[in-house]
Amino acid sequence: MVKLERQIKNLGLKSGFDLVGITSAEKFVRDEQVSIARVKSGLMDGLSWYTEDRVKKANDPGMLLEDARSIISLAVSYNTRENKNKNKITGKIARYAWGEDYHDVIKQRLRCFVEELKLLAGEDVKTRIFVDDGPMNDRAAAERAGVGWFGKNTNILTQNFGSWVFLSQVITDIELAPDLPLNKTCGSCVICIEQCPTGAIVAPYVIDNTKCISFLTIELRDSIPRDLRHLMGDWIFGCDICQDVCPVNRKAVISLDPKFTKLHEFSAMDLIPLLDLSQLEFNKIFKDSAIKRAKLSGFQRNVCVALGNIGDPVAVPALRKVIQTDYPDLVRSHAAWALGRIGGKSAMEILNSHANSEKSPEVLEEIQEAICSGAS
Ligand code: B12
Ligand code: SF4
Ligand code: SF4
Repeated sequence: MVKLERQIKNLGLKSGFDLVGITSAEKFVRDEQVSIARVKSGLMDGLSWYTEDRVKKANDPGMLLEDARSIISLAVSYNTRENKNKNKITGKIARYAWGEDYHDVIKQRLRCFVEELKLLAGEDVKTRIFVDDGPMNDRAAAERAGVGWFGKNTNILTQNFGSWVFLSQVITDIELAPDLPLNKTCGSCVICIEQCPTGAIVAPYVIDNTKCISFLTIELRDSIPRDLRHLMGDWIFGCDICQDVCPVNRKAVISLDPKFTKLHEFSAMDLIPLLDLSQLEFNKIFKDSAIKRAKLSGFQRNVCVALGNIGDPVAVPALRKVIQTDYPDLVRSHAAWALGRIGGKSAMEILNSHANSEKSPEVLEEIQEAICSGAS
C-alpha cells in the first residue's frame, strides 16, 4: 500500500504545485523570536498589520487550527519568460506579477487539493489553507518541510526552481511523518547583499522593510522618501534585483504554467501611457493582476519616479500635464521630483512657472526642492 504521505505529495503535484513537503505543526521558535525582535527594532515599520500579535499566530500553527498536527507546504514556480519591449521607455514589474494574481490562482488549486485530500484521508479531517492571505509564516514552514532553504536575501531557495516560487500551506489535524529540512546554505556568497541598491538587506537574512523597493512600490501609500527615489531605478511594481543576481536562480527551470504566462505584457510596461490611465482603465487592465494592490495613485507615483530615474526628456510633456492638472497631490509631487531629476531647460521652466500658482504645500515643497537640486 502506498503511504499516505506519498499519496499526498503526488496529489500536490497533480493539483498544480511543483514542490510538496511536510512538517509538524510545532511552533517556529526561532522565527517567532526573530520576527518580534524585528518589529520592536522598526525593521518591519510601514506594515501596520504586521504586529506582534500576528507574529505569534504566524509562528504557532496550533493557534491557527484547533488540533493542528501537520503542515503540508507547497510551492509553485512562476519563473516565466520575460517579454522584452526594448523600443519604448519601459518600467519593470517584479516577475511574480507578470501572470494572474497568485492569490486567486493558488487558492483555487488549494481548494481542489483539500477536497481530494479529504477523499484520501477522510471527510472529517480538518484543514486550513494559506496563500499569503493570513497570519502564517510561509518561509519558516517551507524551510522546515524541506521545500527549500533560506537565502541571505530572506527568500526561500529551491533546488530546481530557485527562489522564483510562491509558497502556500495547508495546516491539518492529520498526523503525518515530517520531511527533514534541506542541509543547504548560501555558503560565503553575499552577492544579493552587495547588489541591493537601497541597502535593504542590512545583514544576512535580515531585510529593513522600510528600504525595500518592494515595500516602497507596492505597500507604501504615501510619499516615497526622497533619499531612496534615485536608488529605485525603473522598478514600478516590486523588485527582483536580489533574486536576479542570485547564482542559484541561474539554473532555475522555466515555468510554462499558463496562469503565470497569460498577462505577459506586464513584464516591461510602456511608462508614459500609464500616466494617462483613468481609475476605470486601471481597474480593467489589472483586474486579474496583483498590480492592483499598488492602487492607481501609488502606481502612477512609481511611474513618475521611474521616468525621473530614466532621465529621458521625452517624458517632460507627460510630467507637465501631471503637475498642471487634477492628479492626486501624491502623483503631482513625484512628477515634480521627476522633472527636477530629468533637468534641462524645458523641465526647469515648467517647475519655475508652476511654483507661483501651486496651492498644495506638499507639491510646492517638492517643486522648490526640485528647483534647488536642479540649480545646484
Ligand atoms: C511581509 C512580507 C514582505 C515585506 C517584508 C519582506 C520580508 N523580508 O519579510 C515586503 C513587502 C518587503 C516583501 C517583499 C517581497 N516579498 Co514578501 N512577504 C511578506 C509576508 C507577508 C510575510 C514575511 C514575514 O513574515 N516577514 C518577517 C520577517 C521577520 O521574516 P523574514 O524576512 O522572512 O526573515 C526570516 C529569516 O530571517 C529567518 N531567520 C532568522 N535568523 C536566521 C538565521 C539563519 C541562519 C537562517 C537560515 C534564517 C534565519 O527568520 C525570519 C522569520 O522567519 C510573506 C507571506 C507570509 N505570509 O509569510 C511574503 C513572502 C515572503 N513574500 C514573497 C515575495 C515573492 C516577495 C518579493 C520577492 C516580491 C517582489 N519581487 O517584490 C519581495 C522580496 C523581498 C525580500 N528580499 O524579502 C514570497 C517569498 C517566496 C520565497 N521564495 O521566499 C512570500 C512567502 C509570499 C508567498 N506566499 O509566496 N514581502
Ligand atoms: S527586493 Fe530589491 S530592494 Fe528589496 S531587498 Fe531585494 S534587491 Fe533590495
Ligand atoms: S545571492 Fe548568494 S547570498 Fe544571496 S541568496 Fe543567492 S546564494 Fe544566497
